[in-house]
Amino acid sequence: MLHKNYIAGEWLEGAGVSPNINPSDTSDVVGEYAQADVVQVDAAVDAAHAAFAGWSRTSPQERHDILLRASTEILTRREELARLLAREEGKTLLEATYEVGRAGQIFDFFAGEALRIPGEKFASVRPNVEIEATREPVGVIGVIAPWNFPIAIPAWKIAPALSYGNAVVFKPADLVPGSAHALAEILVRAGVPKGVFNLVMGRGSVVGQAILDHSQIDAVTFTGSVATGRRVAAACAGAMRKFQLEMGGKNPLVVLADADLANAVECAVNGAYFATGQRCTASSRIIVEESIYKQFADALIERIRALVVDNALTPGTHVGPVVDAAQLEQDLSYISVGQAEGAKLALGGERLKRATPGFYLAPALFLDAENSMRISREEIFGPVSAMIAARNYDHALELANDTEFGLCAGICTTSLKRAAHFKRHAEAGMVMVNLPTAGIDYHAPFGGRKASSLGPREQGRYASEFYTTVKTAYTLP
Ligand code: UN1
Repeated sequence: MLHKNYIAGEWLEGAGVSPNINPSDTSDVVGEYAQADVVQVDAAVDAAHAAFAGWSRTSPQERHDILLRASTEILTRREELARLLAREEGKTLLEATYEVGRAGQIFDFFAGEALRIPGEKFASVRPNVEIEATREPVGVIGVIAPWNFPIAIPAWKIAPALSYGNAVVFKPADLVPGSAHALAEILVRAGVPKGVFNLVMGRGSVVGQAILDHSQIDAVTFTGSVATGRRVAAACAGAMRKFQLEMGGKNPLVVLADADLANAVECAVNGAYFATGQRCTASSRIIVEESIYKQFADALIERIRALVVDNALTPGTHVGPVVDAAQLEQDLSYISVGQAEGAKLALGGERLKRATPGFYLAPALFLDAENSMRISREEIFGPVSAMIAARNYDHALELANDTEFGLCAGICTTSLKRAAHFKRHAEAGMVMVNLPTAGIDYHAPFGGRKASSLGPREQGRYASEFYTTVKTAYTLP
């Protein structure tokens, strides 16, 4: 069966068709998915633009009810949607189940936010004048999502967009159209009116570009690579439209000598290797105080050896395959780069064979890495991490901040003083103390600094900054 685009309230075939391949088993085709062309994207944006006026004036109760229905269906079908997600993306069934749950919770949260759109009243400096600041929807939001969270990231972009009264043109990542298509069906069943939500599947170079080129897109929310983010920013600046970018990371996890070592090992393993290391919040630099470097490395290596790398759908798998051949190529090339740079590959980094043909990579750990090496500076986006030695806390902090990125920074320590200092001085949008750098709550602000993020925060109440525009009204009654 062909999975179609959803444009102006109709399910439509595209200009082409693309197979959705299971990275755990490349002989398994998840489905055939329509590919939109420029004409279809234009039609979707036009439909969203036309539908916006009516939708922006709906009662918050109506938007609340639609989003709540979507949440309920996502949560009710959690197991089935998790299977689809794990099958198309390759994260384990358990990880996929958490992700689908998170998407359901996000829709629930933003159902409520429709009823809590904030406003403020000011006393004027002029007699009798009243001033109020209110928030209005922005218009048509272009949603460009990455492949590593096939349902949660679309959810945390689409739910606030709709909650605050915007119309949406959604382009999922080409590699994972299945979860996106299922989400579109859920939104249609939940009662989103024609034109308010549109799904256009296909390649970034065609569909993403057509979204950027359309004059009636009012704002773009993007998660993906720095290189593409730069193009999105340039296009949006030229068109004088709002944008929000979430890009790469090279997140440090600092482990101090006073840390609870068992917990620190769990933080490192979770942050570096769960979800196959394919998270912008992954811990790709593990910065360890010299005095415990060897002890920590030994414990970490032992823990990594116990990780089961296998088919995402097989019970007991801890680490699924890499998402596709191109990503695997990139990961392998960084293994060679690290070795050539003089870091010591302690384990992993080789392709693995399993019962089903897939892109399996043994989780890799480099020891004796320098922060100046490419493996410590460039985002690899795979199950590859590098351990760097620090002389002391101050040196660890300096290394942690010496990066072009600034998404998340973690520290494992039992010192309240150092934890507090790190929270204040880490140059990152998010700081984790005794927790993995990856894995975030759905109702708190999410985002980074430097090359990791640009524009307002995502998620929670902070999402209103991007998905609404402020109006200041002055009245002399
Ligand atoms: C998480 O760590 O739970 O693309 C979320 C990413 C991020 C989301 C990370 N935007 O990996």
